[in-house]
Amino acid sequence: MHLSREKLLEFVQPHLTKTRYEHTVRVTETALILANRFGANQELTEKAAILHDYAKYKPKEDMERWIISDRRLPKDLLNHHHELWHGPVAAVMLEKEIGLADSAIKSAIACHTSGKKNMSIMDKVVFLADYIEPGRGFSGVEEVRKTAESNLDQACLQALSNTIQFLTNKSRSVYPDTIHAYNDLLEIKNNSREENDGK
Ligand code: DGI
Ligand code: FE
Ligand code: FE
Repeated sequence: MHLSREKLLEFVQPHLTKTRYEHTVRVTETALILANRFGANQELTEKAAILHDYAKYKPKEDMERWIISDRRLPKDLLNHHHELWHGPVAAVMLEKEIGLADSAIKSAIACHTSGKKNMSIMDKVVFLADYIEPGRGFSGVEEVRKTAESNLDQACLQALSNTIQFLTNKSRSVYPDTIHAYNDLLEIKNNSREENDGK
């Protein structure tokens, strides 16, 4: 896929509402800053960010059909809120529709809502940019923005913790990948602390 930033923005725009498109532009700008700060590939990060919400407004039934028929998509998505489907579904739809082949881009798009275990730097950058872009007003987002100035893992951990609290406060289920992402980053944090303690 050899598409410029402009061409990709033109491609996604008709699939999104005006406010969602503006969110996408802000996520892309934020992701580029984070990619530069934490060492992710700029070009790939930019493409993933532009495309991340491509499937946000696909009919639920269409997304359901994709999940049932594409063997790579985890079937347990069907047991969780459909809000979680648009990332994984976008990754496979874009493969077919624009020949998106890059696995790093597909991974970042697929896990942008839930996170997952063993996220790459680029996965984390797109996930975090979606959470902290300047238009977001989640409670606790200011602290995450501050942390994101210096520590990518810690910022993702805070974002995940906030989301898990938000979901449990509302008695909503938490997708297992979100818990896996949280536990994984917590373990990384605790291990580095032990190293610093000289253990
Ligand atoms: O698509 P966006 O609105 O830009 O943001 P997103 O892709 O992060 O979607 C956020 C929504 O997903 C938000 O309303 C919370 C919801 N959600 C539902 N279940 C889960 C979840 N988010 C996570 N991280 N984990 C869940 O289990
Ligand atoms: Fe999204
Ligand atoms: Fe988004």
